[in-house]
Amino acid sequence: MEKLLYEYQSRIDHANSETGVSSHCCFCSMQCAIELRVETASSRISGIQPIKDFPVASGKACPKGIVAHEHARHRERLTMPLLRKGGELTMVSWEEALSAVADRIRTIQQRYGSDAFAVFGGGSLTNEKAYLLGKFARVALRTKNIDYNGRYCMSSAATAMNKVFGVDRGMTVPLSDIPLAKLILIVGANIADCQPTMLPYLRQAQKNGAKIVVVDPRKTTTAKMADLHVAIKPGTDSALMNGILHVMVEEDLIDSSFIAERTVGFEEVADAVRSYTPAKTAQLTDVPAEDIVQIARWYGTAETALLLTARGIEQQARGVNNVISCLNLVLASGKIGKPGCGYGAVTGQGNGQGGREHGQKADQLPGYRLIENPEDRAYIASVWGIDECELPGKGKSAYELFEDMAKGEIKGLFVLASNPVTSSPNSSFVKKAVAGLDTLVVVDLFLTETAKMADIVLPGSAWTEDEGTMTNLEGRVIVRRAAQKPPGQARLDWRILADLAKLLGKERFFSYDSTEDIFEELRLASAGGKADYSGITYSKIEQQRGVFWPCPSDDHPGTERMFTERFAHSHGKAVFYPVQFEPPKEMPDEEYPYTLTTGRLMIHYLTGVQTRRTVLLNSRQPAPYVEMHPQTAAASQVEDGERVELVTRRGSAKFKVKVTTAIRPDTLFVPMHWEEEQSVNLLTLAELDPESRMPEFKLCAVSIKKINSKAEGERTHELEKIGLGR
Ligand SMILES: Nc1nc2c(c(=O)[nH]1)N[C@H]1C(S)=C(S)[C@@H](COP(=O)(O)OP(=O)(O)OC[C@H]3O[C@@H](n4cnc5c(=O)[nH]c(N)nc54)[C@H](O)[C@@H]3O)O[C@H]1N2
Ligand SMILES: Nc1nc2c(c(=O)[nH]1)N[C@H]1C(S)=C(S)[C@@H](COP(=O)(O)OP(=O)(O)OC[C@H]3O[C@@H](n4cnc5c(=O)[nH]c(N)nc54)[C@H](O)[C@@H]3O)O[C@H]1N2
Ligand code: SF4
Ligand SMILES: [Mo]
Repeated sequence: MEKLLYEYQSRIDHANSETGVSSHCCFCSMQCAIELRVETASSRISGIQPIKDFPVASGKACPKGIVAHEHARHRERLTMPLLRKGGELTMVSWEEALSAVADRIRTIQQRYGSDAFAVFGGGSLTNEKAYLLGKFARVALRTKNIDYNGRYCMSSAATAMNKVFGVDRGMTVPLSDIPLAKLILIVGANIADCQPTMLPYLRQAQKNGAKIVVVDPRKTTTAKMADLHVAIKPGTDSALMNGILHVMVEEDLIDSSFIAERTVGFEEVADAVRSYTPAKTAQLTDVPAEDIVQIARWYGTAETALLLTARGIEQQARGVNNVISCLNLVLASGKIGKPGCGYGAVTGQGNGQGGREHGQKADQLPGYRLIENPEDRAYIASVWGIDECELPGKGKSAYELFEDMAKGEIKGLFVLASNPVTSSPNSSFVKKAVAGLDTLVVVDLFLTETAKMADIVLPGSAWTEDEGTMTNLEGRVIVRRAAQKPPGQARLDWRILADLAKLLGKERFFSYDSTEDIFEELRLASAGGKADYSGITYSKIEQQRGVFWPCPSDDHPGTERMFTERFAHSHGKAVFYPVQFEPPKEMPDEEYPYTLTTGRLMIHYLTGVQTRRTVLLNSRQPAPYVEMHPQTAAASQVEDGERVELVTRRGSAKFKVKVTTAIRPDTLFVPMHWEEEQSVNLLTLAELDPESRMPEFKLCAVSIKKINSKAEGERTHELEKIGLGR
């Protein structure tokens, strides 16, 4: 796997007037430092090279990062605003497009109230843009209804960490702590494919004597490198964690002084896990009892340990409880707040961390302030120069916004940097809800499945064009510099927001000269909040190679390791919460006998809008497939390479079969990187977690239908050969 990582090589050809612009890859949360090689005369980007002396990936990039500039100049890039006229999206001037947007916002809000116009953002936006989008919704539109794709991503971990630790920073330690850990427990995370440049850290830990345990229903690339992989029954992780803690309590492998001094609520948790004997836990989870005992002993006795989770356990209707059951282990073992010890909810998107801190979430204001807290409201109102009573309240979460559209309560939607018609669960419902809107406005680089439905499409800016800060999975704030101008008439996203605000009569709240200007305001808005950026500046970031938040003053170096002395609750202690295992919402039955889970491939990114347009990547994986165990294939009488129809209570979709022993016989896996009829979200379940409102992307009941029509099989085969799939 490491062979796939690209090493630093200096290739800048200064003689031929090339310059290097330092930036960070647009894709995952590692935010590997890279240099864009720019031809000075044309400002064409001729290539990307990893930057050697930046700490995160130490001169490495994965196969996506090394070609991440390609989609930015793809021939399908949107370069003109589009307005639907006579049913067709038609090129128009910015003036016409923006005044159409402003008119429609006004009409809808006058008729149905401010909240009838909603906003949907994304975790790939820089901190400046995420901050500005939140302000745009609250100040320019005065709508309470703003949420973003991170609801589908980090929300369960965020809720759990807020409850337990009092603050949500994905990793409580820097990456450099990984090699210090003697035991690394990875639960529902496929790091090798999703954060490939983190792999060398795990390898280094192994070289230093660490054991790695992976809990995943599939034998992923990450699981293959583990000392122990347990192929858990999907949806049963909280039972497993309770079972492990049961053994730790029984065998006195807990840290009683840490529990007494730094936590509250342990007794209830100890009571709750009492019944989770290894035998009972094995029955619930399908993890052998001896493995449960082994993990407990390894974790309990290791000198240092890290516990990492990702969407495998978080994207469930009990995602918050799943994470809390992990955090109970961390707290009971006392393995947090010291070198080589801690927890990490491995963040997903490039700015999945910063994107969740500065106000594009329904209940939130910048700096992790809360929109329902009177002091927080008053402070942000003062920064924004408005009256507190003008600030809207808490709005609906991502999927619930679509429910309100279906009910007719929301009539207009503004989407910036997300493709929710494809990435939302039960997507045919979402598509119908969006189709019923009076007005849909999409700002994107491409005509995505969502943008195709829009009334107005605005051509925004790609990562190579917009400078700004991002916060990586460690909580390290970094800065990207712009290397080129947007193509054609495409515009910087933040300028689009400012231009629109002006047409809505709010110009004075959105008059910035640069992204750094916006960052200066963000610093002030976050000051005193939990995610305090007030001591961070662009130049400090460049000097220190990133600054970890919280960083509350100019002379503060930033906080690499969290919770060394106290947790973020006002009493300073961490809080245990008892968790009882609850089975998944949709259990396999006679009609739908398997569990469908969904996730990622190394070569593609999210709904694939960018990576499917990158030849080198797409040629390696041009179409989706369903992973199926040989026993399951035999029982359904299908063979490797054959197409099958997967059917759930929401719908059906056809995929090529990939027979593999790397998956449990009761489970199927389909990657999420394709749109329209190739999207697995036609099948997924929109059951939401009661607290985080995270959908159950990782679990639903499914049946396999053999496709008997030869003609259909052949047609799809032909299309696949030319890379269109079906
Ligand atoms: N190449 C690539 N990298 C990416 C992305 C991408 O699209 N492509 N996306 C980025 C984003 S936004 C995110 S959020 C992250 C996601 O990163 P991950 O969460 O690591 O990736 P997933 O593939 O969604 O899910 C991880 C694993 O969860 C397992 N799983 C499913 N159900 C269960 C269960 O019940 N229990 C357990 N223990 N495991 C289960 C799946 O088999 C899968 O291997 O990746 C980021 N990095
Ligand atoms: N079945 C299933 N569904 C899932 C998941 C899963 O595991 N399984 N995972 C969920 C998760 S974790 C996530 S994060 C979501 C992500 O789902 P989406 O939000 O749909 O993510 P993307 O496909 O990255 O869409 C981002 C869009 O923004 C555009 N874009 C990127 N950068 C910029 C920019 O700077 N400016 C502008 N204007 N546009 C930009 C891209 O062209 C792309 O069209 O999907 C969720 N959906
Ligand atoms: S996709 Fe992630 S690991 Fe790969 S180069 Fe980009 S930031 Fe680094
Ligand atoms: Mo994500």
